[in-house]
Amino acid sequence: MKKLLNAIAMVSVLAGSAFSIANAAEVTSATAAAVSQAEVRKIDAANLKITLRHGPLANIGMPPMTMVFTVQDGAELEGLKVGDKVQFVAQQQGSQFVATELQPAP
Ligand SMILES: [Cu+2]
Repeated sequence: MKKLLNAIAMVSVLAGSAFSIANAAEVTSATAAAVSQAEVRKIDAANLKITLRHGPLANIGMPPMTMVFTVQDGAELEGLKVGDKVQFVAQQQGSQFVATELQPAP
């Protein structure tokens, strides 16, 4: 009986990890499709904020506008200046909007 329970536990663990892998793949492709274009309007490196005039953000259902985004790492702001064309992935975290994968537009 104990063996059977162990076998069931093992199957659950395997099923669980298969689910995580499938989930991770989904997140990756969603991110690839979510890259948005923008122009830098203002940079506030001390507060890790950047104002972007962005195009449509399909992944979070937002129309084009100018707004402030937070960045997670000041290094993402290095080398950028007002007027630069950039691309980024917009993410909503609670009431905050975060610009990730921020980089000069190709
Ligand atoms: Cu916006």
